[in-house]
Amino acid sequence: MSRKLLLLLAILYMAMWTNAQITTIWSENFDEEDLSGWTLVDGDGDGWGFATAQMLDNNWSPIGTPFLYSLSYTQYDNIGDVFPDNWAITPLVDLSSVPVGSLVQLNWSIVDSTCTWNPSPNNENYSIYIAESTDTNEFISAGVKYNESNTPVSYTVRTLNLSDYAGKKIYIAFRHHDVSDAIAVPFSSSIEFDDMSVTVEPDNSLAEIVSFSFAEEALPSVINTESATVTSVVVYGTNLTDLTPTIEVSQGAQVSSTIPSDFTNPVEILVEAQNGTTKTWTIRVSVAVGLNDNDLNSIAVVPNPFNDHINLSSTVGVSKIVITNILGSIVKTIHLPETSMNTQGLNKGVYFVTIFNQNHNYKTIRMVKQ
Ligand SMILES: [Ca+2]
Ligand SMILES: [Ca+2]
Repeated sequence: MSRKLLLLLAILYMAMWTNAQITTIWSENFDEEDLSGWTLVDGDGDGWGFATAQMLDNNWSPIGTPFLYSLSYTQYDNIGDVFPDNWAITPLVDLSSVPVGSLVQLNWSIVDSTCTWNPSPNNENYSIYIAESTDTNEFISAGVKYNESNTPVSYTVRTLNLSDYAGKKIYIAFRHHDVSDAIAVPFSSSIEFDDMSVTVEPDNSLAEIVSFSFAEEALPSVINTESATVTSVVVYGTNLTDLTPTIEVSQGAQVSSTIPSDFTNPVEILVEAQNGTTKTWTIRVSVAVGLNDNDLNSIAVVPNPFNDHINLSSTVGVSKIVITNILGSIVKTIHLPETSMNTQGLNKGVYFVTIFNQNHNYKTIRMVKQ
């Protein structure tokens, strides 16, 4: 393998390593010059608003890539200062699936294009707003989230923290307004935006257990992140000294202690977040209580006659319920039933409800569906 290729692979690996956790939710580079998903508002009503353009040199060859711009001054038709109040509002940026605590960032490139002709800045002014609709009044009442009036003389990347909007659906407004000293150098002056994106980086301090299960579990495990405990119940007869849990932890985190197979006593598990923060979890496992043959008789099934549901007075130690029709055909089998069972699917008529315990003993009750 050549040294060049090795170096390239090393760089690629590092790029993947450092960027692995960052997700791009939305991006726009304007290279298609398609603003159909955008809402453009010419607030001052002079007909000059945000648009896309591609710069060309004297030979009509492109300089850079297409961008989004708004004029503050033009010598076209001797118009002069256009006193812009122009809005470019993004398509919906859907952060509804972004967990609270994630680092959400708006990124964009900005340049005061006049400065490419004349290094004396003319102080274009723009503001960024966030709202849950494209109504400019809503943006204004939500307040300015970012403002820049001494705009840079060459393309510069800016960022705005949007973490407060994790879990929401938002629109982002770029408003070019209140330009105090628009000048024509040599023909027009404007502000330009390019390479916008909204990126998400998961909270790297989380050391949570997000899912926990045993193949033998009788009920879904209960995870309590506040008390850092997991409570599991495994089916009657399970050997607590030989268990293998399936554990899922926060993105980027890992289980950093050995997981024992003996869960007879509470087990402590250490989870380490991506940033090194640790959290000690306590796992408590118990075995579902058995049901004596004599106890079967004490279990009641109500109401009788029934309609949409039947209810068991207790499910402790019940291994399954089998419902048969008057001809003896099984119409429903429910393993490890919950207290209330849906019977909407059954036709009106007579049924036999049989309750089994773990010893495979049972009792049968004649019931009527109305
Ligand atoms: Ca571009
Ligand atoms: Ca305008």
